[in-house]
Formats: sequence, C-alpha cells, structure tokens
Amino acid sequence: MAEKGAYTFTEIVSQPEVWANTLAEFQAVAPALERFWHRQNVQRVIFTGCGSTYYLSLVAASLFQALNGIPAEARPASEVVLFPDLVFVPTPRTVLVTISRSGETTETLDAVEVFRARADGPVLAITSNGDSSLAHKADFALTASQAREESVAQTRSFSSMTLLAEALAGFLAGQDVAVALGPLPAIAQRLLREYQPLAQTLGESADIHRFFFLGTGFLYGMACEAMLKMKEMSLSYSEAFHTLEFRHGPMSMVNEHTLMVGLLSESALRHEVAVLRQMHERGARVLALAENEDALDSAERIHSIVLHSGIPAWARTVAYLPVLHLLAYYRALANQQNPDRPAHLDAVVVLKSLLAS
Ligand code: F1P
Repeated sequence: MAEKGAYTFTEIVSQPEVWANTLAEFQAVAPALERFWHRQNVQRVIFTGCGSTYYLSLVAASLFQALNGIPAEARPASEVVLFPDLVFVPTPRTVLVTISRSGETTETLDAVEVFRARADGPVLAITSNGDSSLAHKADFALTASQAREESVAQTRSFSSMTLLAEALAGFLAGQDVAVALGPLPAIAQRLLREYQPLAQTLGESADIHRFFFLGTGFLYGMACEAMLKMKEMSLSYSEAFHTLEFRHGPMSMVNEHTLMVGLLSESALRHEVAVLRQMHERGARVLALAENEDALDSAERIHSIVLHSGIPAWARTVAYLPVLHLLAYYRALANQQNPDRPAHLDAVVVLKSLLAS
C-alpha cells in the first residue's frame, strides 16, 4: 500500500508539468473551439458543477464575464436540476458550461438533460475525463487528460480545469493565451519550492484550530476551493467568505487559534488588507497571498506568499492554489488523516437520477 498521502503529494507537485500539458491540449483544440463558439451567437453563459467544480464555476463565470462582457453566472448542478425556473429564462441564447473531473457526477449529467429540455443552446464540457458520459453528451469538450488523479480530493485536476476555464475566457476575448497563461507552470514550480516549508509549518501548527479563507472577485471561488480542500483532506474547521463579508458576523469566531488566509487582489487590496489587520488585532494569525510584497508588513503573526507572477490578474487566479494544497496536505497528516482517501468522501457522487420518478 502507498504511504499515507503519497498520491496527493505527487499530484500536488506535478501541477507545473500537468499545467503545461493542459495548455498544449487547449491550443490543439483552440481553432475548433473558435469555429464552434462563433456559430452560436451567445448571449448568456451558465457554468455548473458540484463541490469543487461548482467552486470552479464561480471562478470561471466571473472571469468569463469580465473578459468577454457576456453575462455569465455559476449555479450548483443540483439547483439547475431542481429549480430550473430560477435558472432559465426563455429569450437569450445560452451556453451551458459543465465542469466535472470525473464526468460522471449524476447531478451534473442531469443538469445537461434539463438544459436540453429548457434552453436552445449548446453544452460545453470542461473535464479531465475525455471519455466520460459528460464529454460524450457535450457538443464540445475541453479536456485536461494528464490531470487525472488517484486521490479522492481534487488538486491538479481542479487547477488544470481552472486553467482551461481561464484559457476559454481569455481566448474567446481575443487574448494571446500563450503569452498570458504560458508563464504559469514556471510560476507554480517556484511557489511550490519556495513556500513548501511555510505550508508545512502552518499545516503542522497544533495551535491553529480554525481556518478561514477569504477572497474577493475572481478569488472568491478559489478561497472556497482552498476551504474545501482543508475540510475534505484534514477534517478541520474551515470556512470561506467574501473578504469584506467576514466583518458581518463571521469575525465573532476569530481567536488566537485562528488562521486567516487572505487571497489578495490588486484592485481591492487596501480593503482586504484592512480586514486582515483587524483580525490580526483580534489575535488571529494571518497568511496573505499577494502579487507583491508591499501588501502587508511582516508583523510576527503575519506570513506572506508573494506570487510575483507578472501576468494579468485574471490569468494568475489559479496560481494562488498549489501552496494552499500543500497547507491542507500537511494539516491532514498532522491530523492523522490520509489525504489520498479522506474519511466519508467518494471521488464521485453517483446517485439515482434526480429526474427519475
Ligand atoms: C465533484 C465532487 C468533488 C468532491 C467529491 C465528490 O466531482 O463533488 O468536488 O470533492 O469528491 O465529487 P466531479 O463532478 O468534479 O467529478
């Protein structure tokens, strides 16, 4: 039997290589994607998935709308299925972008059926399983085939599918994807090497009992995914919030056994830093991830991860994640959990169809 967490660790540290392969896979289908998309006259985009891939949908929808100026939103697949009247309106030509590592999650497959019955538009899949039911049902599939995993919790599959969502949004907006996203594998490689000791130290800190992950804009969905990784792998108390929402109630949970993880943007930086400082004054430890080091001073209980990506904000979204994967991995080991096989969790949720009578 493999050593506890061996698959997860390998999958986390292989992200730079897998991202490079994923970008090449995207470039190979980009001309066909362009032909497919421009036949559609798209007026609205709905991104959907479950669990991690719902959080990915949040990231993807915000990036897509920001870059393309086309209304885009994220919905959990179960909500698409159970409350279609709250999702669909008859007029605008809509694309459903379904995201799933396995391509076999029942609710996501059901969402495709509901969409086909309700809306007149195509389905695009983002998946790491190009041979899945979802990929076969879709009108077009973007795959990250090198990102498949042995572990239950998604790490490199999530980040590689995020890369595909970034590439989709950037490419359709006329950006040069190779220029914008090409540096990401090297950036991830450097961050994993440079910050592995910090992730280990914080992950193993027995005095931290509560983890809060905060993000704004594109980074809110990433904060949610970092929260879920911590929860799934290590069974720790872990929550995610829009950064400024944290003051509106959740901050009552802050004490000296809290780690506040702030995924800092550039455009809202001073407001986000103000929240972290306030929680620091209440005794919390802080881990701030920012593009540049001038974001925070180095007070004793403040740790920072500096991205130095040099790429646009939308493109660097995925770069926040790999070190946070390591944080969850080390915390899981410290909590005597096996991150490869988290307790109470299946790699894919297969149910009787929600549409069955
Ligand atoms: C989605 C998902 C995961 C979660 C768990 C069950 O799977 O909800 O996010 O961690 O493992 O499945 P998928 O549709 O992306 O394959």
